[in-house]
Amino acid sequence: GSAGVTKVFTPTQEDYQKVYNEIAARLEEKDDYDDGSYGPVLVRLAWHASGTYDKETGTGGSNGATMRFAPEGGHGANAGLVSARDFLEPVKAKYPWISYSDLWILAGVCAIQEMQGPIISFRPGRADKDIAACTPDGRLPDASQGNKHLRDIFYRMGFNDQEIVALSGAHALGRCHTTRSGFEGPWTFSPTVVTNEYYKLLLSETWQWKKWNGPKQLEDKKTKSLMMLPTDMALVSDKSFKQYVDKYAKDEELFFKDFSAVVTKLFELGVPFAETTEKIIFKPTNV
Ligand code: DDH
Repeated sequence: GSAGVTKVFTPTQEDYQKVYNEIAARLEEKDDYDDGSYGPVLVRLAWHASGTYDKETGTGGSNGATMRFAPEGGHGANAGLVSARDFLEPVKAKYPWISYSDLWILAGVCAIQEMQGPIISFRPGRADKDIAACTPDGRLPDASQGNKHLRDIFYRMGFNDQEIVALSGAHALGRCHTTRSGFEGPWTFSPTVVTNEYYKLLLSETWQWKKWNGPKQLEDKKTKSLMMLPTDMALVSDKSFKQYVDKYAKDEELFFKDFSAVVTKLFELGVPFAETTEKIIFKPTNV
């Protein structure tokens, strides 16, 4: 009955790879969602967990997983992300030693790699915070706005113009849902594969306003099956942004390299890693 020694489980890189493999297996197995994969919505969960970061105050970011709580989970920008969080619950139950904050980011890394994207290095060490750490609404971008808004939002996180354009290439993935954001449709014809198609289509297609009752969005004139948000079009109407759209449309390898670097930066915003924390490179299951 004396004060005993509590055994603390210290996960190894192999333990994190097990979590990765579990998520990859669930992605493979649960293919009856959207375009056949939970991958895109997992990427969006990791991005919205991270993109609340404010470099001036050091608040927000992926350390905390405060989207679990109603104030932040209920922000308009986070509509629909409950499906990504629910997808990960059985993984958390099987590996309870991992924090939600690390799990959501690890899942984003896994989804990108399993959807044939670049290798994204991962560092563990995020700790879950309580409801008081929820960020105020309005920190994530509003798709109905333009270049000034994009700079306001992403400069606040500490990104530059090149990084804004590289991050936006994530819209090669997934789709908009009228039930979530009000917008409708995918950006590319291959929404479950990481490619530079987003940039190529931005430049090659004629984009016209969609005639409908929903929020203002664009459609490709040719097939009317693809979409762009007003914020996506700002990347070609703004000269400083467009030079990078041109580069990434021409060179997928360059896009992969820059996307990997900028996603790692996004996922680590505001995370106080221990100095001894080593980068983990997960082995994809599909190569
Ligand atoms: Fe995004 N995004 N995003 N996005 N995003 C939506 C879907 C997805 C904006 C608005 C929307 C990034 C940047 C921006 C993904 C990843 C990333 C939807 C549709 C809207 C609206 C949601 C829905 O209806 O379900 C805006 C605005 C910006 C911006 O201003 C730059 C970034 C940086 C990323 C990233 O991952 C690095 C992904 C993936 C999706 C698809 C989700 C899904 O369910 O499919």
